[in-house]
Amino acid sequence: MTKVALITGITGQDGSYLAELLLEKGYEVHGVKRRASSFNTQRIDHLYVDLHENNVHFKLHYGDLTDSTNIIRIIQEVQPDEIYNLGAMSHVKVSFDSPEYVANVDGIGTLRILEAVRILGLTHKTRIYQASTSELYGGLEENKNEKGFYDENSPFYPRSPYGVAKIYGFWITKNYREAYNMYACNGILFNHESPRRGETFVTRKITMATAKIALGKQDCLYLGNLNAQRDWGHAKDYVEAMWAMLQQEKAEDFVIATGKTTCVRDFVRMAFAECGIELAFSGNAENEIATVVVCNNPEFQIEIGKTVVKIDPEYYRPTEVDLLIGDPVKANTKLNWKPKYDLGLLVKEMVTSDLKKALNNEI
Ligand code: NDP
Ligand code: GDR
Repeated sequence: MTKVALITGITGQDGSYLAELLLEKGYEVHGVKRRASSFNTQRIDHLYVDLHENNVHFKLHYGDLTDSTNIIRIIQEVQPDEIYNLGAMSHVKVSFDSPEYVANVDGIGTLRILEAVRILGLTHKTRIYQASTSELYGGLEENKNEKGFYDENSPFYPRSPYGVAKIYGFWITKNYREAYNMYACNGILFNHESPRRGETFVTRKITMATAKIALGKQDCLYLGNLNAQRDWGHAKDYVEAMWAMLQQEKAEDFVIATGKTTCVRDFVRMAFAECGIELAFSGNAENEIATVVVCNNPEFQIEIGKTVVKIDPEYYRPTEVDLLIGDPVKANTKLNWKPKYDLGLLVKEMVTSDLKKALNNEI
């Protein structure tokens, strides 16, 4: 029997990798896409099949997590075995600008999915994955476990409207699991990136700028807090864990992380080093800059001493999460999950992809 999956957020970074993975596994994949005035399906266009052909395993439905009527209708029509609720306004900084919207989509949107499954009498058939996040922890030092990591038992202390909305999503998922015996679980995923990462998240912003600066197409990269530390993995590895969570005997919550943390400044260093460019950082806080000290790649005509990174306080957040590092031991043992990528490989893949795009004037 072909399994049927429904993915909200299918047009996003994770949705696109997850759709590929499920299609490879033989699933029939349905996705919710939002109506937009310009195309928003670039990440999944390669999966699209004309619905007039036979044996179509991939179908998109117009919808929005703010609209219960439409969520109920889609779930009724699709009768999914598995729902992956990845749809969200996922940018932490932007959540300070539109906090009510984020609460509606990221918080109540999760409730709408769970409630639709319950109303439609699908609680015994449909398994639900909720995209929870390391932002729930808020980076409070005292809440780390004795090994110095955040794990499934660490207390939460969200530091943004995004984190606060996602904490509702976390608890309502857990509550529906306990109240109605639903198979619903939270993946508490730490940051994960890829060449498909949205262009305003820090890693992608850095790799795009690195490529364009190396090619002489951009002058300088403006960033916010260079001291922030994140546990960065590759999205391709992380969608494997989402799937594995829905294949267990019993629904449980899992932390997915690499167990290593790196600061934004070092990510910048690594990205430029991929192009053979060595940087020196000087100054501090709002005056910090990075200048080129060595360029040993003859393809790039970059001037030694050129300032390529500056600080723009516009990118600071009203409340910041200083450091995140996750303990993936439960996922390692129970899901047999281990990432294939390390940070070096991730940076290399992102810079290589952005160099190609910059050369083709695609970014
Ligand atoms: P993206 O921002 O790349 O994708 C978000 C997706 O949600 C897009 O498809 C977007 O559609 C869709 N969406 C936004 N608003 C709505 C709405 N109102 N109704 C329906 N769909 C909507 O995020 P990622 O792929 O990186 O992340 C996937 C999920 O995982 C998100 O919930 C995120 O919060 C969470 N997460 C991500 C982590 C990461 O490091 N990437 C870490 C932990 C959790 P459109 O394309 O039209 O904008
Ligand atoms: P984050 O990712 O907030 O961790 O949320 P982001 O890449 O936006 O920021 C990471 C850290 O970098 C610092 N930073 C900057 N960030 C951005 N975006 N732009 C800048 O110019 C910049 N300069 C420094 C930030 O202050 C922050 O400390 C991501 C999202 O995918 C969430 O949806 C997800 O839940 C979490 O990861 C886990």
